[in-house]
Amino acid sequence: SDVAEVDARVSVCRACPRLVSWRESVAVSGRRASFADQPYWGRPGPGFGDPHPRLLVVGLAPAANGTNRTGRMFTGDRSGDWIYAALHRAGYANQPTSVASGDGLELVGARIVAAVRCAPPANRPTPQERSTCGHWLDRDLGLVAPGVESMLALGAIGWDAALAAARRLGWQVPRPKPRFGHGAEVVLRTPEGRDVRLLGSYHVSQQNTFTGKLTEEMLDAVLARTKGA
Ligand code: DU
Ligand code: SF4
Repeated sequence: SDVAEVDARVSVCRACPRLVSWRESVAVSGRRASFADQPYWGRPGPGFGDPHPRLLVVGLAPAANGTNRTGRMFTGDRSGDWIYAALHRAGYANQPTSVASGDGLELVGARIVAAVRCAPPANRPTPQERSTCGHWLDRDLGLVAPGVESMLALGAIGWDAALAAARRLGWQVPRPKPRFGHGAEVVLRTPEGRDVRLLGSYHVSQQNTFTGKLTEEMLDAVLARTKGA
């Protein structure tokens, strides 16, 4: 099994009835007017990027008109503009923009997944949906574990998902549970005894980037720490 197989399997997951219904209804009848003539993916978002990454980025969930439209993580929405530009500045992406599959974007040394793979209404997955989808993160984290050096959680939901997956895989996670914050950092230890650094950043959603709660400098500073030091 490899990440391509997990990507293929997650793409057809239907485990969460509320999210299956939402992702499909947006795709069929809820398309944003400016995308009305486009086909929508309308399915879970598979992981994207380097199959053997040093960095695993864990986002929240697909946007209804972003990943749920394009089928690629953080692709075709404003959050994606932010994260891919930052990954490009940090040397993990070959270009700063992510428009649609086929646009030439490649990540080197980084892979992006999300805590929840289906677009949720109001961007808010339920605790049960987060728990159900966590099993896909387990698969991804298990597959990248041999080489991964750091994880970047975007937002508290990504942070909690990363910690929960690490625990389920038998990694050493400090107790009490490390608290999320922008710039938060905790070292996790794999069963093989390798240290993996988990870093937190405020999510790249518009409510943070438009308001200045998250600046490019703040994101760049956290990304720089994924490279050690
Ligand atoms: O066909 P493939 O080489 O497995 O790549 C699938 C998909 O993942 C393609 O859109 C490029 C992307 N990708 C990447 O971003 N970075 C890599 O190192 C390998 C693949
Ligand atoms: Fe499956 Fe995750 Fe989508 Fe639920 S959110 S249907 S577990 S892919």
